[in-house]
Amino acid sequence: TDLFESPDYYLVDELLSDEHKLIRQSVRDWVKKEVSPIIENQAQKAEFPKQLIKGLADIGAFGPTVPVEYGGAGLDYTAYGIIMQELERGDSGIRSTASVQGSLVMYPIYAYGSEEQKHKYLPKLASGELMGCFGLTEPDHGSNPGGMITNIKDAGDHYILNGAKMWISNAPFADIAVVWAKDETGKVRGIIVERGMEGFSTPETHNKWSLRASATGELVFDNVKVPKENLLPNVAGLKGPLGCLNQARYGISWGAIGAAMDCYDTALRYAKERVQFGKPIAGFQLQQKKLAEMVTEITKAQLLAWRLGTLKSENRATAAQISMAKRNNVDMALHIAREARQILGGMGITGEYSIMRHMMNLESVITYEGTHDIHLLITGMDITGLDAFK
Ligand code: TGC
Ligand code: FAD
Repeated sequence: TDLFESPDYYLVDELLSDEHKLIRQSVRDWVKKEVSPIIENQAQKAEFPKQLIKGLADIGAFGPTVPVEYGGAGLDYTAYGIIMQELERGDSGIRSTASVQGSLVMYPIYAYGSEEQKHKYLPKLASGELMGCFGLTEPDHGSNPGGMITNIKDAGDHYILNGAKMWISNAPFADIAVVWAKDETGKVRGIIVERGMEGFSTPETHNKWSLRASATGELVFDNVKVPKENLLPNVAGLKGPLGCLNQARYGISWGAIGAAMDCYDTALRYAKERVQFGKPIAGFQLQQKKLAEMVTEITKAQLLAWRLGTLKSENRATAAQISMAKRNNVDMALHIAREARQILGGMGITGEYSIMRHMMNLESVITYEGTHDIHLLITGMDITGLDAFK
């Protein structure tokens, strides 16, 4: 991709600090150099590019908002969003790996862990020496995680963990898993499970048509003995995992913009070059409608994400505001990917261009971290006070 930059129709850049722009440039350069050249092939082979882990850590993609004393970069949420945007310009699967590591593994250890847990795990997670995954979803409990059956039983100096998690990003290679399980009183607790613990396995999920460059798997617990010191002491109840989702959903609201920008840039360039009926197809009204609507939607999404970032850095963003941005921006990106693919005609279905890969990836992004419909119901509940889930 020659352009590899955002459309910035409303001069949103002026709302960013110099530090934000520097971070964006360094992540953008890294993605262009390290991700773009290999990602199509990795997706075709359905292999996560493990060789990128070190680079992801070096650019600060793992837990950028975590304080420096625990190995993070202590950045604000706008910076975190920008990093996610640039990673997803490359591929949603690469952004997923960073989302999981930062928002779903480092964040719960930082927010709910003991001092010992923070010092033991966070610096190694920030440097990529350890990789983590997040186990909430189960085969029979996706949108409704409160129904989970994975459970821990007190056995003296350890817990006995039983159950299974499904659809877990990074599971096949993760060194540790932050797992949500019910205790004997039915309260949801978070516990850190380590690879190698007896009875713990992580079978890989094959045959995905989406997020092919991201590894997905199950977490299976068969009477796993987990030391008591691995329990996250400072949270109980569903608000524990849902609090982590706020972090990741926020990042996704920026990430989706990156995928949309790449589709828009690609379609605009193609439309200006591709000649049919004696002129560039960009000169036909129908193609202009698509392109004009794309840049309009990207601009609206940028403003939503930027404002949400500011609120989040001030600790004022509500979970419902985050749901609105995740839902809107992912839907926007998926729609743009579909339209962009049409602008490329037959070429749009090939791996010569990134669009079809983005489009297929976004089918997962619109489903994970709360489906499109669940986020609508969260907004509905927020504005009416009435719960339409049950
Ligand atoms: P409900 O009774 O509403 O709430 C239970 C407790 O949780 C609190 N709460 C939240 N706290 C923090 N943040 C949020 N977003 C919260 N939402 C609710 C709530 O206040 C309550 O607290 P308390 O103290 O009163 O106990 O719960 P519910 O069972 O009715 O469920 C609500 C619902 C449906 C919105 C929720 O379950 C939900 O969001 N479902 C979607 C599940 C989901 O998003 N799963 C994602 C799995 S992880 C993933 O997909 C990773 S993909 C990673 C990648 O590769 O990038
Ligand atoms: P279901 O909950 O069965 O939903 C099916 C359909 O029913 C959806 O359209 C949904 O919107 C609708 N629906 C459900 N309830 C209602 C209702 N009350 N009202 C109206 N409609 C409703 N999970 C993790 O824990 N960790 C991960 O790392 C992780 N990574 C993932 C990676 C990938 C590639 C994918 C695909 C999923 C991942 N997930 C992960 C799981 C993801 O969060 C779930 O798939 C998602 O929450 C939806 O759950 P489900 O698939 O069981 O669908």
